[in-house]
Amino acid sequence: EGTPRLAAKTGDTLYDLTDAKPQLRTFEDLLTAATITGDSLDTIAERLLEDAPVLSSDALSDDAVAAPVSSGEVWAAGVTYRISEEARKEESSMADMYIDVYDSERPEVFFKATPSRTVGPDEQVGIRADSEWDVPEPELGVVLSDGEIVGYTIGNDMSSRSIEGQNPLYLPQAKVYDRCCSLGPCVRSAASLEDPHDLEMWMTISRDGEVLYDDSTNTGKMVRSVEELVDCYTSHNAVPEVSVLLTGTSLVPDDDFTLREGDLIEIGVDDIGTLSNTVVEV
Ligand code: DO4
Ligand code: MG
Repeated sequence: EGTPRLAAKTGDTLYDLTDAKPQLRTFEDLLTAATITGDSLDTIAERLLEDAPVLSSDALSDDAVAAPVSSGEVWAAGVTYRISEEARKEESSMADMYIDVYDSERPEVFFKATPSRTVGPDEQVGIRADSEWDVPEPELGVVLSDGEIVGYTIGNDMSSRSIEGQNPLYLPQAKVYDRCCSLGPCVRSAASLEDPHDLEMWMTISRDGEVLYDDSTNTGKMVRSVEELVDCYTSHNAVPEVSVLLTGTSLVPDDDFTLREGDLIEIGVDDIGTLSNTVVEV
């Protein structure tokens, strides 16, 4: 209804932090509270839960959940899984450009989205009307507060393979456009996630109720560590107070597949949740 509320889940119980003291309406409010008290995210959340009302588990109906991070910038790493390197070589008219990136000391890290270009769960992600070949890229997202890792979310790095494939210099146009990024459904605190390098991840793409793509992977296949990617992103780069770094895709539909308006994309990551979006042409 236009007024954001902040919910926290621990175990199976959902709490309304909007009615805690102090009132918190966004994830960014929670980070600010933690900074003021000098507490970790989990410690401040636990303290606030003591007098926060419990919400019924259906309080988060499908259309009620917004992107959990609504400020700052989204950046993304690329070619961090072998399958992504192969896909780039396949699509590109200049395949040699990608050869060293997978193995090089310096990873590919690029600007991905502003809040204005980012959507939340159950909102529409975009495919460009001037692109012929479009895919979702399901990725583990690292949530940073002042450059420090505080949590994890799921991201969809929507991409035009035809535009990037035409010329790597077109990468910003293939990656950054209206509704090019989706985040959600929540932020899992870093302290509560056992190992970001061992998470099962899956994606399905459905059209008119028929599943056209269904595959899974594990973040353990990533050639880089999350810390290495964050170091590279934050080096010589004063990052915003809050930002998200996507860590690259490991699920690539066959080359004859392209997204169409109305397609449903569902991305799941163990211990985080499921992010669902439908597709619209922009
Ligand atoms: O250079 C292309 C970007 C690659 C990417 O986004 C990924 O591997 O996820
Ligand atoms: Mg990507």
